Amino acid sequence: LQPVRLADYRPYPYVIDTIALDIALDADETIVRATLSVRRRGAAAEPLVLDGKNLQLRQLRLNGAELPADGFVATPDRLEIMAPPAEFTLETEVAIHPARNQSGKGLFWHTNRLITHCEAEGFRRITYFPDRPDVLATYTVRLEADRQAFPLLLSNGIPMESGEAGQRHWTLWRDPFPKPSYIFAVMAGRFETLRDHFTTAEGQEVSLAIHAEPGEAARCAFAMDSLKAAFRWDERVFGLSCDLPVYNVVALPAYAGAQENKGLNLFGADGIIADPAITTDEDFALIRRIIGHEYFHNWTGNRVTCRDWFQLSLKEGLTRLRDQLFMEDELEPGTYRIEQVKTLRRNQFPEDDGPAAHPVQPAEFVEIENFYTATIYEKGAELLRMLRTLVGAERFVAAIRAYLVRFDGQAVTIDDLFDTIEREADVDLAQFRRWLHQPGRPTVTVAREYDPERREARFTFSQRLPVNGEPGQPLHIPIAFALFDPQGGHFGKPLLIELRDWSQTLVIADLPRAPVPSILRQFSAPVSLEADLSDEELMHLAVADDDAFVAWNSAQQLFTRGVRELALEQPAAMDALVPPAMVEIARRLLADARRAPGLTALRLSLPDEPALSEGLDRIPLDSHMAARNAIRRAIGRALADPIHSLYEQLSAIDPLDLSAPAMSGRNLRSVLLDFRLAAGDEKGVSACLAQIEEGPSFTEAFEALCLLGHCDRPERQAAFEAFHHRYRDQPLVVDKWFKAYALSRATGVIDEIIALEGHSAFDISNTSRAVAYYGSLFRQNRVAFHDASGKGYRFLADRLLMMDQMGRGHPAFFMAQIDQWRRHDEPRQTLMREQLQRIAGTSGISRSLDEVVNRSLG
Ligand code: DPP
Ligand code: ZN
Repeated sequence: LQPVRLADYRPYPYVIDTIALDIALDADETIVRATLSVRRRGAAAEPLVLDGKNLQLRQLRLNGAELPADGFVATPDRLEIMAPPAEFTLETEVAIHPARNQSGKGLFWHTNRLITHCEAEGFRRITYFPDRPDVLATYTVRLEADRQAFPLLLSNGIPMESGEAGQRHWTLWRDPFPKPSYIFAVMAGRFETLRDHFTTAEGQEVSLAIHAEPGEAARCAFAMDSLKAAFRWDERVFGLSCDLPVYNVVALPAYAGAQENKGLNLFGADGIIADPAITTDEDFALIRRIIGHEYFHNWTGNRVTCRDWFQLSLKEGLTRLRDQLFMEDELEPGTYRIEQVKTLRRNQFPEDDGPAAHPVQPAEFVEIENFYTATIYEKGAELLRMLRTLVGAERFVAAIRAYLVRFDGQAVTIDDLFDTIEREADVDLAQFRRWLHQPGRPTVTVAREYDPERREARFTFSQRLPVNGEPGQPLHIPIAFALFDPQGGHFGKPLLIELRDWSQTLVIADLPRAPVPSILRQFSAPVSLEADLSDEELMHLAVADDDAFVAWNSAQQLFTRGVRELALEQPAAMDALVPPAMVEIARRLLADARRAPGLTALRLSLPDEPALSEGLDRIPLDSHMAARNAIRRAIGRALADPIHSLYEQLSAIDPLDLSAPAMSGRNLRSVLLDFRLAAGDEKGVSACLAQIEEGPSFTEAFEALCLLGHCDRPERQAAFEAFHHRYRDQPLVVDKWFKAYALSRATGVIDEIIALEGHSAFDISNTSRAVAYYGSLFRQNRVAFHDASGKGYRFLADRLLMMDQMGRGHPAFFMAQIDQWRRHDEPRQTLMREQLQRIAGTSGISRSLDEVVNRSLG
């Protein structure tokens, strides 16, 4: 497989100032006429090479004249013009076939609509064009289609004119901003629209529209509110306003994903449609976040874009950070930060520890679609957050603004952003830049000593970083740090330590007692932390630290320690050997629960894989799961009374209250219910069944279904059936139902999960349902996927091959667990390897599948 290399980047030898598209839409055959105004950039008479994919060329003219046969080479996948003049107009006419296009890229037919998906390389399936992000052109788009079938015709920018011609009608769109082809979009079909408007800080009116399935417009109100909240936030925090007078958003049923196309964002319906009767708290938050994310791209990605796909994190890491900061302001900042860390540990740390490890700025790739990874998004965001910590929030914002001014309308590199931050914030990032190029994650170790005579504490911070077995080079790591008096309160002020060497020692004087260190506050760097705190110290921090992250992380560390210790015992003996600290920490947290219900819910949730195995070469899956269950059981039994009474107290929350405290309370209630089920308490099971039936909120009903789904109880099947029956007319809930089922950890449930594919409600071409079902099993189910029979692995391989044959695989997405095969025990290792080898040995697989499978086999 021939990779693309960053080192091979060359600027495109031509400038395309404008492109005019005239698209006669039709599901069977769409005709695309393109007029490009082209200028040669350099002196050399290089041919003009345009990308294509499955295009049928019907007409070709240069400056109005046909070209001689030796003046061009055209294939469905490429158009080359030999020795063109220095400045010219190129006209092409191609035919494409949306209804036959199964790839989910380019222009395709979806639920009676014609829609596009161009990122990263889909535009070449629509017309011949240099389909690379550094070619920015101004687009004018005329759409024409049957009036009945496609009453709404949308593209980027501003609608200029429209008209009718017999059965057909047309709309002309103009986007005033030069843009790369990957954010081009077209939507045509029947929608119901929710409209609103926004006045920017500069006094410009923006008309807002969300187009959804007929009957669903009222359920777009929360998304609309979120869009306006995002507009306001970006004005307030970054001083950035919407730059278009029209902003369109589309909610598409049976679709997974979100697109940031200029002025025309497209979402799967699950990213827009919200209604307390069918939407969980988690989904409300997700909708707000992704609406924000795609809008924030308008500046970070669209106005200033990436020079090439090696710079993907320039737009994704930065925009991810912006959506995180937005949500921290919308919700509770401390607990939202913990959610981000959980995501990073669950998705990015394993990536770093496995065969898919790659730097935030990769040096090569085979297929860019395999690189929309947790490393690009989540770790990319962490790098920028560290810079924000190092230079301060104000200077960080000023630097981002300077970057946007300086590079407006350009396609640039991560280095351009870093250069700007260096200059604007007056910092030297030479060492920090290593974060961009080294894969893997440093482990930071903290060793300490206290000298009571000198009343002095010494802390030695060390880092180690294995990169492909090599030690790598030391990174510049910001470590936020504070000291607690074990008798209560802080010693001194919190500090920011900049660890730059392999090892650094910090001496703190004037301490009457040995302090308890609070390390990596707010998770100030994406590292693994090793500090030899005692159980008692961890308990102290878990309860008393005013930094939410350290409080949560201390509880997690204590629980992880307990699980790992207990995992060394025989399963039958585990119940009797649960370390007393497990129940003790839960007792203390429960006593404190009312003060911070959201944080308590997070602190009381036992760590799961892959957090339990962070830093371990081997994942002792069965013993970890058994030990984790034994601890849940022990807590549920020992603390049955306080758990029950807190659970009851929390039942009074108004189900329509979407404030952070209300959502936190519901979340805590589910965590408590989980302990009750673990304890095997019959009243807990009844409470769970009642919660599925009565909520009182949809969140509580759905969470209870998920929890019951893990239990080996006869009630499980009936509850699942009843739930499906109740919500069978709500496609978004049916998706979630598949998800709850596919996440089940009940004993031997793999057969049931696989059989679910035959359910009448399943349809593989419904991408949101397929992602909910397969994604939950293959990516997230730590138990059923790893069923000792190997059936989960075989099912994954079968489906990867099947989706690949259909031409619509996103294989990298489903590899998260199987990529870890080398860390599992036998026979799992062998069973997983065999399936990977089976795929690798299948002839005719796509480059994309080939890349991920061979990378996994190593
Ligand atoms: N639309 C996707 C995102 O915003 C890919 N760019 O992350
Ligand atoms: Zn994005």
